[in-house]
Amino acid sequence: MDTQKLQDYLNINRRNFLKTTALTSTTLSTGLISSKTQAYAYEPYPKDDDLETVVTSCAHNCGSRHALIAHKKNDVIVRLSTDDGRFQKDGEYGKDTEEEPQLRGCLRGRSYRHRIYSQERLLYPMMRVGKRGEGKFRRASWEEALSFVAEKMQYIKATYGDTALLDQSYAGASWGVLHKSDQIEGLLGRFLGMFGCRTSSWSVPSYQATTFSSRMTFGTIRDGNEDDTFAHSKLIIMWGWNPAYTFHGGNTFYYMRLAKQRGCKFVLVDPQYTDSASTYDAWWIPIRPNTDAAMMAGMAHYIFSNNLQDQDFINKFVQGMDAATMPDWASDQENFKDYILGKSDGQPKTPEWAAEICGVSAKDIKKLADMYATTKPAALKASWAPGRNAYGEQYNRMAAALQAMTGNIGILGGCAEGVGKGWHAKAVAYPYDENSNIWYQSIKSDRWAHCVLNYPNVKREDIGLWPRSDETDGQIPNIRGIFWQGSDWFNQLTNINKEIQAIHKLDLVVCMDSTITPSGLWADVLFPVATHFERHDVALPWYKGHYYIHRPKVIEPMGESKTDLQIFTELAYRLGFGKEYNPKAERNYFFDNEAVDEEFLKEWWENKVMHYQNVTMPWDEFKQTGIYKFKLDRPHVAFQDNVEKGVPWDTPSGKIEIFSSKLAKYTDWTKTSYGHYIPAIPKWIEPWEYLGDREKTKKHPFHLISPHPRWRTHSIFNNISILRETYEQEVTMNASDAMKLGLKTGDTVEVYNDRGKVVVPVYVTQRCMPGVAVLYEGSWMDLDENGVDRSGNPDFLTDDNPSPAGAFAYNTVLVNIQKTCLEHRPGWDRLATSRSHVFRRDN
Ligand SMILES: Nc1nc2c(c(=O)[nH]1)N[C@H]1C(S)=C(S)[C@@H](COP(=O)(O)OP(=O)(O)OC[C@H]3O[C@@H](n4cnc5c(=O)[nH]c(N)nc54)[C@H](O)[C@@H]3O)O[C@H]1N2
Ligand SMILES: Nc1nc2c(c(=O)[nH]1)N[C@H]1C(S)=C(S)[C@@H](COP(=O)(O)OP(=O)(O)OC[C@H]3O[C@@H](n4cnc5c(=O)[nH]c(N)nc54)[C@H](O)[C@@H]3O)O[C@H]1N2
Ligand code: SF4
Ligand SMILES: [Mo]
Repeated sequence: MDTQKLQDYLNINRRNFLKTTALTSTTLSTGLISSKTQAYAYEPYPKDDDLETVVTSCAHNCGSRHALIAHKKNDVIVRLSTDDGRFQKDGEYGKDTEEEPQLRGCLRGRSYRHRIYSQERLLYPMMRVGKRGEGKFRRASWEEALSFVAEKMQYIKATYGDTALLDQSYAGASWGVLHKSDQIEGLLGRFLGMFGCRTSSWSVPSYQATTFSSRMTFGTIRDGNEDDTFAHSKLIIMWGWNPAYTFHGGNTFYYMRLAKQRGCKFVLVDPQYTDSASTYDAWWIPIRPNTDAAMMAGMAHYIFSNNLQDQDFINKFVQGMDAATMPDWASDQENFKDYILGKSDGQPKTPEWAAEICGVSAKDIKKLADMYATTKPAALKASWAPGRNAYGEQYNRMAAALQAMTGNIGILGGCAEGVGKGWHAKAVAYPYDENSNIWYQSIKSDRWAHCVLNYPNVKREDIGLWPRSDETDGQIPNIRGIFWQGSDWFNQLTNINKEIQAIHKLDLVVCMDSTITPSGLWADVLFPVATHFERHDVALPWYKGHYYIHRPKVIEPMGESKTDLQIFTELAYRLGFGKEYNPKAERNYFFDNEAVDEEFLKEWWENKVMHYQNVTMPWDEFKQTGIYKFKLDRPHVAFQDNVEKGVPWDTPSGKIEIFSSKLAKYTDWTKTSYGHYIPAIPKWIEPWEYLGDREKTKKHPFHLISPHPRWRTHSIFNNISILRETYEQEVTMNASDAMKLGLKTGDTVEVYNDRGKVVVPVYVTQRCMPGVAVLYEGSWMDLDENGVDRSGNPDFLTDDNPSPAGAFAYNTVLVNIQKTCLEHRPGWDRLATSRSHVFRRDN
């Protein structure tokens, strides 16, 4: 189609569009469509019999994947409900069994209708008119916005080369098989890769320490059991794990309840006493943040000294736990037991030694070590948050050492989890192939601002350079543009003030989202993206669960929004590789995507699911059923075959590597993508900021941790009024600390360090240990004229220095706190008139 035709098409399409949206968007009461708007009949409220019921799923990177049932009238979702048993194959109403539990949504999912129809919904392409970050935009046509981006991309590539565009796609949309966003298999990676200009971001905010540890130790990140196995544990240690808030699977809590009913004991090792602990009456062991590896070393010392280790398991399956299990080629190197007993460095890692560091008494360390070593089976679930730390990988590898020395790996009710990926879903329905999703350089995600600000005077180890090939090794990417797709990374990565400095140096910032996000306010162009209610897809479970949920298009895309695949396909056409990018589509895919999407999904179902996963249900039947659940013949336990059938682990030695062959063989660390030395066995290494640092705590006496909120999925849902009625963004601290500072619950405080300052109300409690402050991640940044964030986003305080393995050190932060007369703002308008009115001006 030539450009003129396309423009005509766009204009016609837009006129149709306004006609239909006049009906569909009336719940929005925005000024824009008011003259054509007829109020949708809200009264009398339609009865369920008058509504059409559509089974679909919830979305996003929230730790789970549940069913949502849309009840709609015409093109408006009137109500959302969730699984009540009716949608299970062969299910009677209400069915909820250990084998087939319901996929019941949480409070966020059930409020999703408010997100679809929110004031902050991005409905039209927008282009910046003010200074970058000022938040002033005008509405643009698709034609103008797409041409602008395509032309800029060509200019940037021609002028600055093949590393000039930074891929900051992330997991916002990664849980659909067709509309994917992430660094590895995502749609943006394919788009920029095929365009021939892409710097990728290789470290993952969630758990880079953990994936590193699992890869080194087990040779895979598929170290997870399915959640039903928890029901068989006799002891569950929740180490930095709060599944009541931070979901890690769909039915975790249900299985933990079954375990409790069967007599399982619960322990929590965490600086705060969580709702998970109170639900299961857990023994709370408050620990100083980031000192977990030391406490675990103390436990290992107790276990070795009392000969409580499972020596048979060690001898059969483990490398480097002790002298006898070291490989011949490294028999002169340090093994784990010698390190723990102090033979190699003269410092036995006794419980008393550990107690000094982590603030847990030696008595409690011994008691827990004894419980763990003598209760079988026991699940030490070492979650990811303690690994989001300066040397996070040491914590994860130390946890794996404890799991291995007690023989709790590969058995039902035990747990080898670091990453925790369980059953494996078949992920990609679009034409993914590794040769297209290429990158020319890749850097540690956290370091993009550092790279931009210091270019070209950057050492490869400062940014964790991971070159595409030996020929380009050492070449520092010259980043001039950023794409955000399925990510709100400007709001979510570390050290936002440094990001703010860096973003002013760029030539192009593009944000693709369904919402006007805090990141979007820093972009030059906003592309409106259809939500998963407005496009066809299939949902995957998160890391746990063995099912697929069909996602039909429930309503028409709102405003002028398009799917990510439509936008990339159209851009690719403009850049000359449209057909290669989306081989099934013609140019009119931008307007009519249904047949192509259906074909992709059907092929995926037939070729991947039916063929590889022994599914006999045809695609059309799946579409009618809505949810397909796999029945596993036994609960899925990671490494069961390794232990029962002698299958070797996927490591160089075929064993569980507590002494890592790979790490032991590196000689020049500056030539690796890690950049810095990492010991071959797990060790306690002091973080660069923590309560044990006498000097730094003089100025900044509190250790700030920033866990994931129950009321949000990161930044998503921050603006949902009915959720906001249930919580405040607030900093939690211990009553004794509050007393010293003269603070009571509800006072407004400044939380600050040398990197930034935020303003929030304080919540005073005994449930948080002294010296620690808790501030949940994901609030929408809201800067005042002095650069102070009034919303309380902890990423103004976090450091962009990653751990050697690339872990984001989100939880390695010292701060000070003081009362303030500055006003806290929720990053969103309480009266729901919304800052987005700025965007709602027509051209
Ligand atoms: N201080 C601190 N900060 C943290 C963390 C922490 O522990 N402490 N945790 C970190 C972790 S683990 C993570 S994973 C990150 C999360 O960081 P992000 O991934 O940036 O967080 P989200 O808020 O989930 O943003 C996802 C965005 O994708 C958009 N989106 C959803 N679906 C689609 C779609 O189909 N297409 C497009 N184009 N967009 C879509 C959503 O509207 C949303 O704006 O935050 C990190 N930040
Ligand atoms: N509701 C909800 N669920 C989510 C998400 C969400 O945004 N909202 N995000 C999902 C994503 S992308 C991810 S990555 C996961 C994250 O999952 P996790 O990493 O498990 O979750 P967090 O909430 O960051 O932290 C869990 C607990 O660790 C504790 N903790 C923090 N620092 C330390 C420490 O140094 N030592 C110890 N022992 N404990 C510590 C916190 O107090 C908290 O209770 O959650 C997923 N689930
Ligand atoms: S846990 Fe996640 S998938 Fe489930 S309803 Fe809540 S937000 Fe949606
Ligand atoms: Mo994450």
